[in-house]
Amino acid sequence: MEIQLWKEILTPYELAVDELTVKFNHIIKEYRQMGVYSPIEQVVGRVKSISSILDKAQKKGIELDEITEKIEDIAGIRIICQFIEDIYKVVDIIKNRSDMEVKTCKDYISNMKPSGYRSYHMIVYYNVETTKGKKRIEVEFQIRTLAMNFWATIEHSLQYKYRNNIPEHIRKSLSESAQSIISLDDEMATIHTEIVDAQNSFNIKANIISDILNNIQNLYKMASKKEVHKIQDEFYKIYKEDDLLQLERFNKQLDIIAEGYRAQGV
Ligand code: 0O2
Repeated sequence: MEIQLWKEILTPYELAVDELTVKFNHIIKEYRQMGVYSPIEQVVGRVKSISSILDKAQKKGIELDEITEKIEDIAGIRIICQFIEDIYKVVDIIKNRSDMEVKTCKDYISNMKPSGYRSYHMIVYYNVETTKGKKRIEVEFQIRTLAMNFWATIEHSLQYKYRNNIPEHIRKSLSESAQSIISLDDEMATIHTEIVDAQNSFNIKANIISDILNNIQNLYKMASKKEVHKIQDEFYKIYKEDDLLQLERFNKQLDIIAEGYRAQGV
């Protein structure tokens, strides 16, 4: 197949990966802006390379003109979560979206692969608008924890190195480490609430501080320099005390001061 034709085939997949990466990163941003724990930790996307597409087609006996119809993971999005329960929240987020339609789901977490591989896979239909019109393509989502991703990444490179004939002693070690990953994820699940609480207060504090700094910046336009410097000093003093309630109170006071200036029409 001519290179130009490959480019034409892959363009909608590139667009889908770009759009979906932005959309899922925005979900993380929305959660964090609300000061709430995000079930999504990280999002990465890729379009399968031409050589990997050819390898897969050859392995599965797929003709070149059947590639887009029969290879479901030309566009791939990987969503990394902190905890196993987050994975199922992400699955629900995807199922409830109006811009995607789920074709199939494979739960390799409840049904671990013999290799030790664990991840949740979804094939989803997604529409993109190209210069040639609307195109409905398939996208593969792999949703897994940080720990599962660590294992899969290492195992994948070993598969590549040994061309799927991983020596027995390495296979054994991978299988044992897969068990350790299960224990690690289970252990983390037991302190889930504590970790989430800590991350939530971190986000809440970051949001309040950002609000305070915005308020101080706005006061520069309305109040005297002397007054703003006094407010700034007060802020640094409260900041050092690391007390969320005091920061919240201080922020409310700033709101009232700003409101006062606005009412005076300054
Ligand atoms: P690559 O190089 O990552 O793109 P099947 O026909 O069911 O055996 P299928 O249809 O590809 O295989 O679906 P499956 O099993 O859900 O696998 C899809 C992708 O999941 C794979 O794509 C891998 O990325 C990943 N995966 C599946 N099994 C394993 C595993 O044992 N170890 C690791 N590290 N990853 C796995 P590709 O195209 O095979 O590979």
